[in-house]
Amino acid sequence: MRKYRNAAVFIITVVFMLLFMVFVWNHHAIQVFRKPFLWTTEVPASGIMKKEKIDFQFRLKDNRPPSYLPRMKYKMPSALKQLRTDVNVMTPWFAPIVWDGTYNYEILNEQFKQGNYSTGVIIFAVKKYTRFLEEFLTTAELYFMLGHYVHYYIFTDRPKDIPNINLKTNRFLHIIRSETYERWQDILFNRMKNIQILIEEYLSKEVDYLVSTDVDMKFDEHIGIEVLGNLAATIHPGYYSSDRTDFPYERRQTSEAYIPMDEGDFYYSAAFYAGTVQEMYLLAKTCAEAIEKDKEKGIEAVWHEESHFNKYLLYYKPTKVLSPEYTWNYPVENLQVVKKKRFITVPKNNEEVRY
Ligand code: UD2
Repeated sequence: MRKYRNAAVFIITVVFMLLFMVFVWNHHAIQVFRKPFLWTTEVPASGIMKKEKIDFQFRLKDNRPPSYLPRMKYKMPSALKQLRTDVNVMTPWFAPIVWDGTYNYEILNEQFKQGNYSTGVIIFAVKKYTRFLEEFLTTAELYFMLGHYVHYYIFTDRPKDIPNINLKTNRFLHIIRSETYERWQDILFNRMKNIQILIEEYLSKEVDYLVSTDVDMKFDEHIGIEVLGNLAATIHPGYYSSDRTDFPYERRQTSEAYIPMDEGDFYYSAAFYAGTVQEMYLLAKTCAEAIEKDKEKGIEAVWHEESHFNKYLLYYKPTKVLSPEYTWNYPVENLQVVKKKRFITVPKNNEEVRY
């Protein structure tokens, strides 16, 4: 009799523990599977948008001291001559515009290495878009942030489709469960909310910088720490010579993404942007809230989250602007000024891949 009672107590305890574990597990809005727990074990004026105060700490603090550099030999910069004269290298709010030939990679690398900083890359590969991962990751391992700490965070609903890529030293891959959104537009509209939650729950202390990218892309030239800064956004390859009235901003006043015809600096692409975790958090949260407000009003911005992203950057100006080298699209006329196409869209059949 006593034996049965002990067995019953044991079974009840185990059931309670399991229920408790399920409760804790589900408590997180999103689930990150780190290396040992990977699903696939083989894989190593419009009205101003208000940023809200945040109440948790980030790894990278503002006002960090400048790096002390070792003795280095390099070509002296000139106070009179620009490194590039064929393009604009500075915005009117003193953010550099990053073009090939405008920076010294060795100096930047030395500064960055001293801080031992790490960079997270956020990628969405939902539904059929997992097919783009192999080329994306293989080329990233050849060209992206070489020699630095890199964490890939891949949102997917198809973990079994994550390719088995050999990552270099100090580079890690994390798989994050994504909803299988019914409409492809909802994948885009929810990117900001998902980035916000990922930072809140996991990333505030894990990495210093974050880069958000499209997945239907490949790296074709080096991309390094020249893209990092408080907030860096890329000029869309289709609009770098357009007038602001021709930018495809959201023009309906009812949307939170509305930008009037007489405003606008650049049309930025949401396919590649970067910043400190803190700035990326503020951007994602602000855009996610604007998207939610639009949803309540029953309106969807013309270019999905990219419209809200452009609205945000108009009022919270990026501290670095990346030239279209950082998002190139081959049908675009091949102008001389874009000397290196570093990050390129991979051709796709939208009708087939989005459904
Ligand atoms: C443009 C922008 C993109 C976004 C979008 C908004 C460029 C190069 N890209 O891309 O950043 O602002 O317009 O309309 O200008 N995705 C999935 N599964 C899907 C659909 C999308 O994972 O079924 C993810 C994936 O990471 C993809 C990204 O969303 O790269 C953007 O979707 P897209 O490439 O289909 O959108 P596109 O080409 O219109």
